Amino acid sequence: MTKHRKPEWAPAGSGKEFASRVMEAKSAGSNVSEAKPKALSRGLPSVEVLADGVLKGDRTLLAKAITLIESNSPQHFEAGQELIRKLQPVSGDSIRVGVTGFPGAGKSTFIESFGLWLIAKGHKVAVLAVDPSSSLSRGSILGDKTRMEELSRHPDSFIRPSPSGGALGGVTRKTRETIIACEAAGYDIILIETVGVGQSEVAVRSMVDFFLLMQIAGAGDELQGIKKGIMELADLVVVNKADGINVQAAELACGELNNALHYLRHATPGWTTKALTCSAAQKTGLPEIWREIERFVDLGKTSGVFDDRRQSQVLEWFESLLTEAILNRFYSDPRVQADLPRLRESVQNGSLPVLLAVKQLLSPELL
Ligand SMILES: Nc1nc2c(ncn2[C@@H]2O[C@H](COP(=O)(O)OP(=O)(O)O)[C@@H](O)[C@H]2O)c(=O)[nH]1
Ligand SMILES: [Mg+2]
Repeated sequence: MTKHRKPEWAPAGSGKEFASRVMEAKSAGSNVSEAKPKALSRGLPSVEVLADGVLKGDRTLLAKAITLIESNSPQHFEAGQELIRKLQPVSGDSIRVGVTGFPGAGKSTFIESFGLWLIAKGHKVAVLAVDPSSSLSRGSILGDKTRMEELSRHPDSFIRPSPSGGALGGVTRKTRETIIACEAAGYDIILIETVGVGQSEVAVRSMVDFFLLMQIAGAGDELQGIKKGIMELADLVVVNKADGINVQAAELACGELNNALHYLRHATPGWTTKALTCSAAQKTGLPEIWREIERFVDLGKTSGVFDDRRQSQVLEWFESLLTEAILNRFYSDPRVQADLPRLRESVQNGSLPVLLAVKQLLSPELL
């Protein structure tokens, strides 16, 4: 069916590369066979099937898509990145909220109450966790699932424990990509629980729009991160457990926090961080918290701060992936692996100046 009009000067025996007009027929019977999407190992379907399922909001396929994203196997990496490429254009339309606070402050209980409250208002809620220590404890949010029992059973929610995978950097990358998958699946509120241990707060701050710090009355400043500068990352401080005999103490703590917040640098330009009380157990104070978040988003979208932050977060993501990739390439280089122990020893026993040792390792092809 292909029409060739071969010029006279074409060499004898040449093919259609010399034809002046080539029309490939695409009709039935052509020998062009469609490549069948390949299923992946470990019971994962193909990237096409996963992407389709996520876009349709299928929770089982969303969970499998995240399993692919979280996989540490090198053969899954390419497929995972291809999946992200497919999902990214339909992601982003959500409010990303980080919830931090020391263990026991009531974050999981709050997420259960707040999540259900948001769902009742018509939202779809995804809950993720960032806990670099969870690879030791096999995912603390799994234990928390008992606190999120009703939420985890609700068809409009999706709960995912912290990815195992050791270093915070790995956990952060996977969580960012998981956010994209959840958004592509139609979740418009993403709640990310993080434990109150230093670095993970900074990491979560760099991937959310709004950062909520949960506290309780009378637990001491040291424990609650007030002295660690975590307050300066927060867009809202919530004093939880304002119920029963605790109400007064919670109100008092809230007042003191509002005073203290006057003197601190605020996390978001043009936004004054406040303190509020709530009871995650009694489900009180939730509408007030949501009103703050909505006001924050409205203000930020009007002023441009919201989109600016998202843009700089993408840039940060790029930079951190780049750093990770460079370090991986460097340390997996056979020459580095061979030389490093010797150079470490020489530096340690003083026989080689530090700068010289660094220079010896950094050969031009590694830079
Ligand atoms: N009285 C009261 N207890 C609460 C409240 N929220 C959480 N708790 C309790 O505090 C403990 C820790 O809660 P959890 O949600 O696991 O805290 P997380 O470690 O911050 O996630 C649990 O025993 C909860 O039942 C609340 O609003 N009021
Ligand atoms: Mg918890």
